[in-house]
Amino acid sequence: MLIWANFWYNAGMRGRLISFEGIDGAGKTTQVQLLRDYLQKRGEQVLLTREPGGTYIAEQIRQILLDPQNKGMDELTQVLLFQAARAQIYREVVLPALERGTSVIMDRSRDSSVVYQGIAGGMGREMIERLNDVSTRQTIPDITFLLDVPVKIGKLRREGEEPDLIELQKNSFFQKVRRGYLQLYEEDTTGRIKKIDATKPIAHIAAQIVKLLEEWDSHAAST
Ligand code: Z5A
Repeated sequence: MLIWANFWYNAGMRGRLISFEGIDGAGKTTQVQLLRDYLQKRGEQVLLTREPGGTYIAEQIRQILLDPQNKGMDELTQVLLFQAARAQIYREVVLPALERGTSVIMDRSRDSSVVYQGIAGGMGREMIERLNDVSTRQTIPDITFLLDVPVKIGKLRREGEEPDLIELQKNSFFQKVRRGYLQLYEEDTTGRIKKIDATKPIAHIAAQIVKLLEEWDSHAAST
């Protein structure tokens, strides 16, 4: 099946869009890099990127969004800036890469806006999803790995780092974020979101992700 999956993704088919989600310190950046290395070793064309950011313009928007000096940022401004960064990376990088058969691994994507701004921030899921659809040209990841850890563990892992604007939020906000992600997982009827216990060791999580992706590949190849 592995060989077939390799053939599938290198034979001019659309690349797969893989996203990683979770609270800060869940281990997303660690795992996206491990998965990229694994897929590249298999000979696949893979692109790794992040939100907000990933292009010259979107990285500048990221700086505005995360600058702790910008405490006065209106909630709607925040929503629209995340979407502006998303529109830029999808149109400039993600969609063209998928078209040419390259798989894209994203460190956060549209679910982050649904959870951080829509659910925890109280801006409403419906509006965020509508904006997500516009920014991404209605693109939804093929598979999403939700790395789930208690807020306390995520915080411990990031100890010593300077907090950015979002990280200045109260603990209760991050509890809502975690619950928001679990809600998305429970409501997902498509099987897109794979919940992973991210309190486990790094190598254990990486192996689980590879297994789940191979299962997805086999399924995609047979349909
Ligand atoms: N945001 C938003 O509000 N709306 C949106 O639409 C989008 C984003 C797209 C972006 O921050 C912020 O923007 C984010 C959400 C918001 N804010 N918050 N809060 P970011 O991209 O700079 O940071 P982050 O996404 O929150 O990630 P992070 O803090 O860098 O954490 P991480 O990537 O999940 O974890 P890590 O860097 O891989 O690991 C952290 C440490 O833990 C590191 O020392 C690792 O070696 C260690 N680690 C990792 N895995 C393990 C395991 N399994 N065991 C033990 N230790 C581990």
